[in-house]
Order: sequence, then structure tokens, then C-alpha cells
Amino acid sequence: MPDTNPGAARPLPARSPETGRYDAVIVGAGFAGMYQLHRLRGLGLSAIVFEAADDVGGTWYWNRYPGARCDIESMQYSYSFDEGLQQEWRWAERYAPQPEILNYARHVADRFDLRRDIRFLTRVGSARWDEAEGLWHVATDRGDRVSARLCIMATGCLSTARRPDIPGQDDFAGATYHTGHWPHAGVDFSGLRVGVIGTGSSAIQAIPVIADQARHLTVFQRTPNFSIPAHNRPIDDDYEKLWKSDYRARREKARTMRTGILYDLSAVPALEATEEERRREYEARWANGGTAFMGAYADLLRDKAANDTAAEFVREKIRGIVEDPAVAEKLMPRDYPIGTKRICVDTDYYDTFNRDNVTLVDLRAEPIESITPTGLRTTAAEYEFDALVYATGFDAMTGALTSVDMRGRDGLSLAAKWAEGPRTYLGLMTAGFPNLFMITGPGSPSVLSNMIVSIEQHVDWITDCVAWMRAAGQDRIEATQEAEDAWVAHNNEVAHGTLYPAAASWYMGANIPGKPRVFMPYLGGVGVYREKCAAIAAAGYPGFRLSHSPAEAGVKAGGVKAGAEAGAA
Ligand code: FAD
Ligand code: N01
Repeated sequence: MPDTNPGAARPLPARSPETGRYDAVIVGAGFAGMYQLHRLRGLGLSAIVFEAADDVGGTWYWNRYPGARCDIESMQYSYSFDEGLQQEWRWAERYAPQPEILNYARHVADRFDLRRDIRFLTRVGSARWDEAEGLWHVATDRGDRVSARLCIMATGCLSTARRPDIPGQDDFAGATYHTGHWPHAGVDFSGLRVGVIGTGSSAIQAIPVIADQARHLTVFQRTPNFSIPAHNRPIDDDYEKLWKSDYRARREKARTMRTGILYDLSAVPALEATEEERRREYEARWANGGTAFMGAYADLLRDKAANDTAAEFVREKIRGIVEDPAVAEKLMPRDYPIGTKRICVDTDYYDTFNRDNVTLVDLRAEPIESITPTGLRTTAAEYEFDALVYATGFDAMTGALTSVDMRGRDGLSLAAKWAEGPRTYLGLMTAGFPNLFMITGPGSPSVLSNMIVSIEQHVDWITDCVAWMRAAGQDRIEATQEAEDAWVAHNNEVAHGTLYPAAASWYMGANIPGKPRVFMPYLGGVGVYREKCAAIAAAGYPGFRLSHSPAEAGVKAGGVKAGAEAGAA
């Protein structure tokens, strides 16, 4: 992507290539990679982390666009693994803005002394399993060639920013940006005419802030989105105290919830309530704000008639907020059930279309023909602007994994294996790739949850598994084909019992031309999934094949610390 990779714009600090042998290579230093490093150290294992950016934080390092913030309350969108950490960190706002979350990630890196094992500005290009040695050989773009028993992909579900192929896109004479690759120094749009392509979560957060700054903003919308107001506000001391007085118990409860978020999920079907009761309920949730709106009734994501009641409520809100009825009509989603694309959470999104300096272009009515040197041409008109923002999303869930040349047993390529869609057992491992773990991989609840809850659960499971293997004198683990097939079938069955597949969403791979349409995250719920994973661990890992490398059996059974192994490499 020829735009603004903030990290790559800086000079690379000199360092010698790594050539050692470790117990684990971890790819990525977002919340997943950081916590995994911390846990493996706790086992006395040696691990090295490679990270493409020049700092920790992952999502919160890259997505610096104006208005970027979390949509899960800050008191919940944070690590729970360390009581001291969660007690001492103070969130300023109900939904933390990106700089605050990035500061938090940096604080965690410093507090747990993580940076010394992270090699920044380093992209992993390939990872190859050697069956005879029982090792992964990992190569980076900085010349590193390391080997390790375990390769742990903490590469993120939403880390491969995607710019669609639009004719003429390299002809544009002004500056171009992608929300997922925003420049460190920020961008001043004052006095400029700006075009934004896309109206997903990123755009919905950025548009009101850009509109405030720019001389004129043109929003190019292909599919409207449902958005609920955030009602963001400072966190007051009493609220913080309430949480911190029993943080552990609240976190424990959140882990059992469908989404890993502690909020009021109704058990009542929508159509069992009267119209008046439903209105009251939706109004209360709209007034409270955030994704909890979708918890109003138990069957909103299962029953189309139930879903229609919530969708129509939001459409009415749009009608009430947006003054021009024609613009309001364009902003109303009609061709997919509410919640089946990730629901958005905004501050003043719909109001922004009442501004004189904002134009909405409906790309369904007038598709893009090409980007031009001065702007963009649709089938109906020519639009001019000085800067263009792609808010066009990600090659989600699989992009970061398949863009590494991953080779399992007998040279099997991960990209080839997943050509018809990702296949995993529990979203943690894939058959044919021994000792390769994925954190929040496809087939796990991941993007349908509070992701830090899901990350912690995966990291804890992987760490416990590695500890168990060590104690049992095993050093190889692999998902069996049968277990993987059964999990994929279960995943599909659960997904197709809901309304989710009715939307052309990135959950389905539908945002990438040619990507197989498979529902990628697991819809069984965080609590249920957690129980399944725990039961499998407790039963000695059925569905996984465990073995030991003959040459290493004596060493590993003796439980030699990996630091020694690394030193001997
Ligand atoms: P990431 O944070 O994506 O980190 C992965 C890291 O791996 C990146 O730093 C990347 O540079 C690195 N990497 C990838 N490939 C390679 C490679 N080959 N070599 C070296 N390094 C590599 N989730 C929520 O639950 N709540 C929210 O409110 C929320 N808000 C979000 C807002 C935005 C704008 C986006 C894009 C996502 C949001 N998410 C949210 C999802 C978010 O991605 C997760 O919550 C979480 O931050 C993911 O952490 P991670 O460590 O798994 O992945
Ligand atoms: O990406 P998206 P995102 N021509 O894929 C449009 C998380 N997140 O970066 O729907 C024209 O949702 C595309 O249109 P369509 C969250 O999980 C969270 O916004 O494909 N338009 C769509 O409108 C989220 O779901 C927060 O028709 C094109 C937009 O670009 C995920 O990240 C904030 C196009 C892409 O929307 C991704 O969000 C931000 C084309 N060729 C992100 N190609 C929080 O609030 C694509 N589009 C926590």
C-alpha cells in the first residue's frame, strides 16, 4: 500500500539479525503478542517477538485516524490478568480514544519489561516447519533466521488494511490515507476538500471529526450501516471505584457472557413484548448508548421478525436526526439484519449529514468509475477533493496469516490449505501445522467478542497446554483432521442457525473480491466456547495429537529451561 505506513517512514535502527533458537517465536506485539510473551516467560521459556510496527499496541498503533476509540467500555476493554495493573490504570473516558489505549499498551510493555524480547520494525515473511527437527524456521525482512519449537501467530484479525482496486487509484494527485495506516503526526484537514470512501466503523468514527475540520467532506457510501450513539463521557470516580471494588468478580462474570462483555442481555424474545414495551426498551438502550443495544432481546440475531423491530427503530432514529429526507433514506440500511454486520458506535455520525459542508454520495445509485487526478468519477458525476481517505477495512481474520508464507508438514502452504476458507480446530490450530498456534484465529469467537477477553483466554489456554506438554514429556501438538472437520462443521451449523450469513459482511469474507464466503468467527458465544476449550484441556487434549521428538525426548522430559536451549543454539 503506497500510503502512510507510519513505522516504515522512520529510519530503521541498526541491529544484527537474530539467528538463535528459542522455545517460541511470537509474531505480533499487539495485546495478544504482549500477553503471550509475558505468560511464556512465566513458564521459564525463551521467546522472541517480531513486530512490523516500531512499537507495541497493534490495532492501536496503526489506527490513528481522527475519532478512533474503542466501542467496548474502557473498564472492560483492558487486560484482567494482573490485579495490580487493573487497579492502578485509570481510564479517563467511558470509551477510551486511540492515544489512551496506545499509552496503556506502552505502559503494559514497560511494566512487564516486554520490549527486550521484541524486535520492532520487523515483518515475518515465512515460517517453515521441519518435521525431522520438530522446529519452526522463521525468516523476517530484516534478515533474522530463527528457529523455535512453537510458532505463535498473534498477528491480529484486523491488521491487514485493504485498499480496493479502483481504476485510476494511483493517478490521484492529492494525499491518500487509509484509516488502518494513519500517519503518526496526524493529518490537518483544515481548509481542504476531503473524500472518504467507506461507511464502516472506522469511517463512522472519523467522518464527524473530519467534517469539523475540512472545508468540505464528500462521503462515498456503498452500504449504509446501523450505528448507535456512544454517549461517551468522562469516567467519574464513583463509577471507577464501583468497578475496582470487585474487578476480579466482574471480569470472571464477563468471561461467561456471550460476548465477553458484562452488560444487560435480555432473555426475552422480542415478539413476546408489546410494541410499547419494545419501544421503551429500545429507547432506554439508545439513551444509554453502545453495543448493548443489541442485547435488548434474546432473539434479535436469530429471528428476522424480531430483528426487524430493532432495525426499524434505528431507521426511525435516522429519519428523526437527518433533516433532508432523501439523505436520511440513503443512510438507512435495508438489505441486511441489524447486528449481522458489526454494529457501529458513533458520536454525532448521523447529525454530521445536516452540515452544509458534507455531501453523501450513494454508490449504489452511482457506482465509482475511477479515481481521477483531482478526485473521483462516478457513473453520474465528477467529485473533486484535495485528500482522499480510504476507510475500506481489512482482509479480516485470514489476511495476516495467509500473507506469511506458512509451510506445515511436507511443505503444505497455509494459504493453499485455506483456499476455500479457513479451517481450524477451535480457532487455535490447523491440521498439518504442528506447534503452530493462532491467537483469536478463525473458528474462535474473536471479533464477535470483547477481544481482550478472547485474547486472554487463548493465551492462557496455549500457555497451559505448553506447560502440560512439558510435564508430560511431549513437545509436539497438532490438531487431528477429524477434530478440525468436526469443528468446521459445528462452526457452520451454529452460524447458519443465526441471521449473520444474511449479510455480505467481512465476517463472511464478502468485502474481498474472490475471498470464499465462509462465516469465519465462532458464534457459539464466549462463555460456551471457553467451557469447550477448558473441557478439552481437562480431558488431556482430545482432538489433538501429541508426541515427542525422538532427539529431544531426554532433554524435554528433564524440563530443561529454554533459556539454556536458546543459549545453545
Ligand atoms: P493486533 O492489535 O492487530 O496486533 C497484531 C500485530 O501483529 C500488529 O501490530 C501487526 O503489525 C503485527 N503483525 C501482523 N503480521 C505481522 C508479520 N507478518 N510480521 C510482524 N508483525 C506482524 N476490539 C474490541 O474488542 N473492542 C473494540 O472496541 C475494538 N475496537 C477496534 C477499533 C479498530 C479501529 C480496529 C481496527 C479494531 C478494533 N477492535 C476492537 C479489534 C482489535 O483488533 C482487538 O481488540 C485487539 O486490539 C487485537 O489485538 P491483537 O494483538 O490480536 O492484534
Ligand atoms: O471496515 P469495514 P472498518 N467501494 O469493512 C466500504 C473494527 N473497528 O475499518 O459495506 C466503495 O467495516 C465498505 O462498503 P461495503 C470493527 O470490528 C471497530 O470500518 O463493503 N466502498 C464499508 O462501508 C469493524 O467492523 C471500531 O459495501 C467500499 C467500508 O468500506 C472492523 O474494525 C472502529 C469499497 C469498510 O468497512 C472494520 O471496520 C473501527 C469499494 N470498492 C473499526 N470497498 C470501533 O468502534 C470497501 N468499501 C471499536
